[in-house]
Amino acid sequence: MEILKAKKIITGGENPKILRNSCVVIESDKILEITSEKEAQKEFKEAKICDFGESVIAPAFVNTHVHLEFSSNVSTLKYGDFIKWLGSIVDKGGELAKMDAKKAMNEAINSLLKSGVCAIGEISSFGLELEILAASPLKVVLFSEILGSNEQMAQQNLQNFLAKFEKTKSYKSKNFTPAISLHSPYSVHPKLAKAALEIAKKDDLLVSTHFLESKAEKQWLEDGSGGFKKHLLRFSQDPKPMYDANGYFAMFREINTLFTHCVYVSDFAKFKPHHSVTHCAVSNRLLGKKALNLKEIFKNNVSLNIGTDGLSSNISLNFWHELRAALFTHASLDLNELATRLFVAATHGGARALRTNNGEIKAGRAADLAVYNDLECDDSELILQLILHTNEAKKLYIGGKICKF
Ligand code: MCF
Ligand code: FE
Repeated sequence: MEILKAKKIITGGENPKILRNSCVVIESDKILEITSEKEAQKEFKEAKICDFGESVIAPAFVNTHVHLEFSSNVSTLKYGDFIKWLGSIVDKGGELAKMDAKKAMNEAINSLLKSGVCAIGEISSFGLELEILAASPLKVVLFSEILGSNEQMAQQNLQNFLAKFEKTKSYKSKNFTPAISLHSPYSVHPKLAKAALEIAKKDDLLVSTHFLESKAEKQWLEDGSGGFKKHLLRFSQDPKPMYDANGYFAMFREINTLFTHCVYVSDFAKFKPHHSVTHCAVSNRLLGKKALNLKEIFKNNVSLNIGTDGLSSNISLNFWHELRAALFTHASLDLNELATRLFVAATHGGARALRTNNGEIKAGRAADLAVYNDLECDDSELILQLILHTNEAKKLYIGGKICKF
């Protein structure tokens, strides 16, 4: 049992509060209580006291969407236009995933931990990261990716997916949860989608999908025109859209789904409480020209979470960098309010989407906590100032244990 003490505690949850003169009592992997130091010492006489002094204790981050297999990318992939980027990852993705991938993945995991991330949603294209992730202190939801638009190849692609997915299941543990990713509406044949979603439904698995990320994708789904036609000719002789946007979305009606990007979604009213939107601000800037409509997301009470995406479409996996980028992206929103909403999405929102019992400092939640340097400011601005000035955690607890990074 430990009593963690710091000048300030950000409780997290849906409406984060700043507590002073308080302690977090943790026992094994859970938060036992939040109370005053005096009370804590009286009640838990045998507990070890860790006094972090001029620090802030906050719930650790949940990064709901990352592609660690592409961590060796620095400047290989083409940015600025989605179709060009997609062409470049089809050409170079396999190479990037093999080229020094282990070293790059370990460095990427380290930069996640260093910035205060305790849990990730990993989108797995090849299954090359399973071992490294299972050995890491991170809590992992591993989304095995299914993909393939060619009808003739559907059976083969399904077999490939099933083989990958079975392997993933053998890693299942308290901190490693298998799940399924349908890559996107332009790349997953309806036969594959149906098979994958049946498994998800039967086993109550989480599903993630890239959805309406680019203008080209919207245009393709609307009338089969634009840049996707030429791109998809690489895979089928006479490519045609396999769904319209509503038809694709409707397949996930009863499934716990994270919809990633959603930059070209026009109606957020159709999202259900078991759906969420994953925001990847840097990735959206590098691969396109439009930002997610956060105003509409908030207006419709859609559950929001934050992902860095991979180094295949980002320059850093540091979660504070991602939050800072998101803060600067949505310049028309009130600065302080946006900072708090992003922090909520980065903690509570991510935990809700990935069904991890964290993202909040509350009795009964997992002891997944980060400790940061305090900043001198009004409490009403603390989250904003942390997003502006923080790069690293001083300490990170995952499941009540201190992580080395
Ligand atoms: O989220 C970004 C952009 N949208 C789509 N896919 C990916 C992203 N980052 C990596 N990817 C992967 C995807 O999982 O790139 C491949 C897939 O395996 C592209 S399709 C061959
Ligand atoms: Fe992605």
